[in-house]
Amino acid sequence: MENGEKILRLAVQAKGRLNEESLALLREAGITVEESKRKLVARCGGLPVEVLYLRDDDIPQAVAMGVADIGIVGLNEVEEKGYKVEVLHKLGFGACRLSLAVPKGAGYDSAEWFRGKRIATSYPEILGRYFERKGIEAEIHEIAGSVEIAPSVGMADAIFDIVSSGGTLVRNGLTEVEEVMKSEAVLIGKPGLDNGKQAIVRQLLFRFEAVERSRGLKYVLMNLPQDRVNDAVDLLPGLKSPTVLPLAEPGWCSLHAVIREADLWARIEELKSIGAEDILVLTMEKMIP
Ligand code: PRT
Ligand code: ZN
Repeated sequence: MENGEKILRLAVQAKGRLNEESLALLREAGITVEESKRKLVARCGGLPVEVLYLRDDDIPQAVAMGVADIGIVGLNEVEEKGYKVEVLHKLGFGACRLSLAVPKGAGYDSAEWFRGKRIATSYPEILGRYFERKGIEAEIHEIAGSVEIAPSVGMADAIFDIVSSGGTLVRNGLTEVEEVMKSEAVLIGKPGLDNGKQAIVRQLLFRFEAVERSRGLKYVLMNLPQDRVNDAVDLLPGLKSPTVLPLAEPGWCSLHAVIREADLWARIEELKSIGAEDILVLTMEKMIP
């Protein structure tokens, strides 16, 4: 800390599935993380923040203890570890679900099937709470990795694990039967941060939201006959009304609009059909209200 300035310490997964997207989000939010040769703590530019690299399993505890002030981690880890941390924001990446899966042809009918069965998982707390809610008694076997092979080697009757595409289950002859929770990367914080640190968290969230708002959006510019402006406005619902600027050429204008990427080609074809020309599609950097 220099000149008594507050530095907010942010825990990020050191390596693994969430590392890259966490750092990309920081970059997009204007926070440059010093390229350290995998030092534990990296200084940042752009905001008074430093990054602490940890294993994802350790991030909830580090934040609860104040070793880090905030952290980026899967909601699954937060729920499993049960430390007292606040979920400040859902970050929209690292999406997955935690599901129960049984061997194909196991004759699964309902969650009652699990009564008295052995289930292998790395998430015993989340699974235990699920069975408790359902009033089902089952044997939960905690194993650290390669949960999906447990049934085929006779270590378990079923598994409870993270699923995203489902490919791993299929490759191991398993069928997903119950989804217990959805997860994604979240920003967590230690409750009761001092005012200085809370102010930095607010700045960070403001920037994250600006980045999120621009995701999946394109900025589109085109030339349009002046008398078709109303048709164009009808074609572009939902987002703020388009901007219309005059052109030097009489009877023509320049129309600027924000379009969702998913609708882009359909909208462009419609805009062309009402006379739009010279259509420029630009990537949206940030959308700040
Ligand atoms: O070393 P460290 O302890 O930090 O990392 P880790 O190995 O414990 O975790 P890591 O990097 O694998 O995952 C970090 C976080 O990413 C998880 O806690 C989840 O929040 C999230 N996440 C998102 C996933 C997946 N998707 C995912 N698919 N974590 C794991 N998987 C596994 C899944 O269990 C399966 O074995 O990836 C495999 C492929 O999944 P399918 O369904 O696409 O085949
Ligand atoms: Zn881990």
